[in-house]
Amino acid sequence: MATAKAYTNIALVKYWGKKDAKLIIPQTDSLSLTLNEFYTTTTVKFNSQLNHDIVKVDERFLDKEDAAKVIHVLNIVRSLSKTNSFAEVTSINNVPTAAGLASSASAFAALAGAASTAAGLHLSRRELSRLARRGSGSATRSIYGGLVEWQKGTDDASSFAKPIDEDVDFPIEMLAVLINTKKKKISSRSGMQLSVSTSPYYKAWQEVVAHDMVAIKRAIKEKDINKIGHIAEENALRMHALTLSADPAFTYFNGETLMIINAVEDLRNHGINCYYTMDAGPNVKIIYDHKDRDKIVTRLTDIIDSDRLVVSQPGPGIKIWNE
Ligand code: 2P0
Repeated sequence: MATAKAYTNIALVKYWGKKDAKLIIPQTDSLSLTLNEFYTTTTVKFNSQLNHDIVKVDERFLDKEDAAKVIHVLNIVRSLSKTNSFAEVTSINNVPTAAGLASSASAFAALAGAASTAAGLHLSRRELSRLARRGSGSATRSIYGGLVEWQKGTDDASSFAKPIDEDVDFPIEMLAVLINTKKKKISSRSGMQLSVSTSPYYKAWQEVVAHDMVAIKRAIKEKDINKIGHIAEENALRMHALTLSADPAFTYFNGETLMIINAVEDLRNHGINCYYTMDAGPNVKIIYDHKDRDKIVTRLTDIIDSDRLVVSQPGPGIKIWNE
């Protein structure tokens, strides 16, 4: 039996498309910031008395599709450790209710850490990152803290995350603006697949990412938050252009997303440097220097309730312990 705690991450250069759907090998590299406010704690207990896996998340049983992803990772762990026992998995997400931020990144990173340790495997962080990848692409990066690169690689052995700056010592912050949605969104898994197979801009996107990876690593070295923010914002818009240019076209934005984008641009026009990024949902994440936090929060509370704003700092890598 083992427990792991992993923090979610937000991509500054996005992963949006797979080369190999079975092994989750991405089309491009990506780079993210691990956050300290959103995390998952997962306990895995292998038990020879069980006749099937039991998976409970936030005190509820998962639906079939989500449970299958967890069991897929457990099967890989069983095969690596030559264990036959089924497991009991209990997972708690530390994410504000109805945030739409419940993240497969922290969830599958924590699962990889807890399941492999409970099965007696002693995986390196690189190996953990590869195992987390088998559950969900973005989880590859949540093994490490701070700024993290997922090198796309070409196969299972070469597709893993690497820390770029684990102990971020410059004042970058991220404000999550939680936007509620009633509409069931297109999963990132099918959204990215549709983008790869139908967007005429997909090839251009691969070139954009190759360029942005070089530029953002340089900006990180220079600790230049404005440059990092600008690259992240442009990259996010170009990722979302893949959804708008797919067939059928779709978008994760809603009216509130656009309202927050406008507010960020307005802040910038007033000399306050801040930048936005969005993922496979309507929430907006704002990147800025800590010193500007109060001004940004004050402006946003004119248009949105303060309980929908969550400030995060760079967060740590995975922690694993035997029970
Ligand atoms: C990212 N996202 O880089 C991108 C940007 C959302 C937008 O990774 O199919 O849940 O499990 O590998 O990791 C969300 O997709 O997809 C994601 P799978 P995942 O963070």
